[in-house]
Amino acid sequence: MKRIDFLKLMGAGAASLPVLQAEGSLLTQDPRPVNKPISIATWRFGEKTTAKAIAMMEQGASALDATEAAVKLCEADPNERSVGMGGRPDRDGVVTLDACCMDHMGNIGSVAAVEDIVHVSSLARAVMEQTPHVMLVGEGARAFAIEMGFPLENLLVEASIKDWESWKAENQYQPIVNVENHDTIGQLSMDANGHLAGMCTTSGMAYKMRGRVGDSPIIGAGLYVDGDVGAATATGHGEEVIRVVGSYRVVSEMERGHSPQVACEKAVKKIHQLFVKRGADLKHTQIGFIAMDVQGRVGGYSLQKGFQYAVHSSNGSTLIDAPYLLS
Ligand code: SD4
Repeated sequence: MKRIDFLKLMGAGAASLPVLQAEGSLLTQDPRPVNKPISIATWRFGEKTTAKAIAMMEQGASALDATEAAVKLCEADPNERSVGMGGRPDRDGVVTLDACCMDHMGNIGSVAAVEDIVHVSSLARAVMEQTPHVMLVGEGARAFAIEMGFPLENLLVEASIKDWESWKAENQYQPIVNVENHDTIGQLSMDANGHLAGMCTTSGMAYKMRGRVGDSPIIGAGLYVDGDVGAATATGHGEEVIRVVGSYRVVSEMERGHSPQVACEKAVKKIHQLFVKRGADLKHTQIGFIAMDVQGRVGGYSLQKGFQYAVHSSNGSTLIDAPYLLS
């Protein structure tokens, strides 16, 4: 795998540039060339999904089309146990999926707690494009999917049944937060026209309470895109991300002039501050943000060690071990 020029990508040297102002006007005055097309995504499966997005965008696809096709690879893979087909179930043994999408124009769509539908990213897009609403949940989202011709499928694979049985034996029906039982895909892309789009899709926290919804389908929490500033998406313990409106926070830090890297750090630090204030135990919590600005600079940061994200542009690709707050 070819290494890309990371100092450029991460916006190194940004500290010596004039601080961009809240009005945002200086963002477009930065003389550095825009790095596009580019796509970034959470976790190791992002290597394959960002490759797909770049291949499509190099052929002229829009950021939204490319990102959707990309995350669908992950949703369709039964071996990815935290997204789509094969996602881990809730504590009642039911797989429920959450997803959302947003483009550079501020178009948004979202679905939550959806059963029997694999491609919830496409369903979120259908909510965005085919309804006067922005969010459908549960039974209504499933009915809309049927109306739109999405096939009904059993999302619970054998391996999940086995894991769920042993979870039930050990945990006595108590939902738990565990740094290892969730891995959402959040993906952000900028196409050749410089348009941004993002999608986020997940089965959420494994063995969650029935009806629990995390950050991933909540616009502003799990994903946010501002076509004039940048985009961000989150993974990890959704309750904590919702608490600080995480992805919107990252984008608004970029709007205030911070690089994507610094913006992600600020959001994680805010979550940490609130943990400390509440005297809450963060041992089992992981949070990760990734972000991209309109110049194609990227960043990522997490609370704990172990978060990775993939970056792919025409210059090559890499998987980055995100820097983290707690040692
Ligand atoms: C959730 N944020 O449902 C998702 C889970 C996740 O990495 O991202 N895991 O809370």
